[in-house]
Amino acid sequence: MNIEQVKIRQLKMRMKSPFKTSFGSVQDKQFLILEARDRDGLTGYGEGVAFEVPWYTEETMKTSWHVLEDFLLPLIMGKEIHHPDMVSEIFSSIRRNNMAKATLETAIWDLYAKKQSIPLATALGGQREKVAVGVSIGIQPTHQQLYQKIEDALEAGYQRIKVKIKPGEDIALLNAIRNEYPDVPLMADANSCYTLNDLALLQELDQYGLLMIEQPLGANDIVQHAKLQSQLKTPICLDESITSYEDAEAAIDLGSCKVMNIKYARVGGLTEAKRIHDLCAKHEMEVWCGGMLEAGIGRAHAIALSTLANFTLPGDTAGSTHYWKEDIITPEITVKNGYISISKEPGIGYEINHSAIERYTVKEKVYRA
Ligand code: OSB
Ligand code: MG
Repeated sequence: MNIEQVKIRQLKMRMKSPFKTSFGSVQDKQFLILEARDRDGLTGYGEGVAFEVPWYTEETMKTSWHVLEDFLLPLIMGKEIHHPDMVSEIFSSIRRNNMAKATLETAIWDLYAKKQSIPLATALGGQREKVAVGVSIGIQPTHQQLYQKIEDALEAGYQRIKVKIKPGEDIALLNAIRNEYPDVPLMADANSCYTLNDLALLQELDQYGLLMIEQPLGANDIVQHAKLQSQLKTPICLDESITSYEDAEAAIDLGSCKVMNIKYARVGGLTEAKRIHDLCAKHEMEVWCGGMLEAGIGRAHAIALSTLANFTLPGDTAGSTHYWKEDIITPEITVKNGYISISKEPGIGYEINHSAIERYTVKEKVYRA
């Protein structure tokens, strides 16, 4: 591969309803789409998942664009790239900025698979023909609205429900859910809003039969989570804290979690995500694929990654119509009986809905080798 042209677009897409977590709320989602064109005319697509505000990690949509334009594109464009694994190696001279890196790295993975005329899932070494899907439900204004969202999700076939919790909306919330839905496969995501001072409260959560509790403590912490896990029955799942293979190694060594949420963008791309997946498999640590409220291109990459053997738990990869009136890919991603079928088409396996992308674009810039 030899990238001769890259187009970065900033899109603005309205979500059907606001998504609220312990750190903030988003409805008009702005994000990047990157198109990487090879010398032979094929194009690969990547989606930038950094939000406008640095509340999930330190990156933003604007820092992603800056790092891509000033540092990452110059490292890649016009260079002979034999395999996408080379990209993360080349990027190792730039510290962190993982979401910026993943925006370009995933586009090159898509391009690579298209060049081989194979699905991205196959290029990654995935075996599954369909992947299990759960749903993540943001904090709702009332319990009634939450029940409605749970009803809708169960109706649509999602295999497990994840709810967001925060101080003041935790015990009472889970209690209420368990009264209505005693047996539903349920987990809670705290997005780092507790500390070890909340130990007693977190131990109380043990009685609700949660599949796991996601990221209860600090977004960078691995040590305190180990202390917490040793005093908790509920398995801890790390999300924010795992930004690299080394983080995953440390978490396994220390016993900081029993489950890992892998988001390819948080760790710098699909190559690193695959390495972490393989490491977890070796240590019998179950993994699942997280989501970042992506539109179709980002979701397609996540779904392809989820076909790897150790993605044994349902991911946060809800279908296109869950968040969007109209997606930027076609056909849209659909969930049937709790599964998404893997496309047999080359690359990400979906066509680009160019007219939708044009309409959602608020800014774009072209770069040439
Ligand atoms: O913590 O998993 C998270 C969305 C934005 C930022 C962080 C998270 C989430 C989700 C949504 O839980 C999952 C999805 O994309 O549907
Ligand atoms: Mg999370």
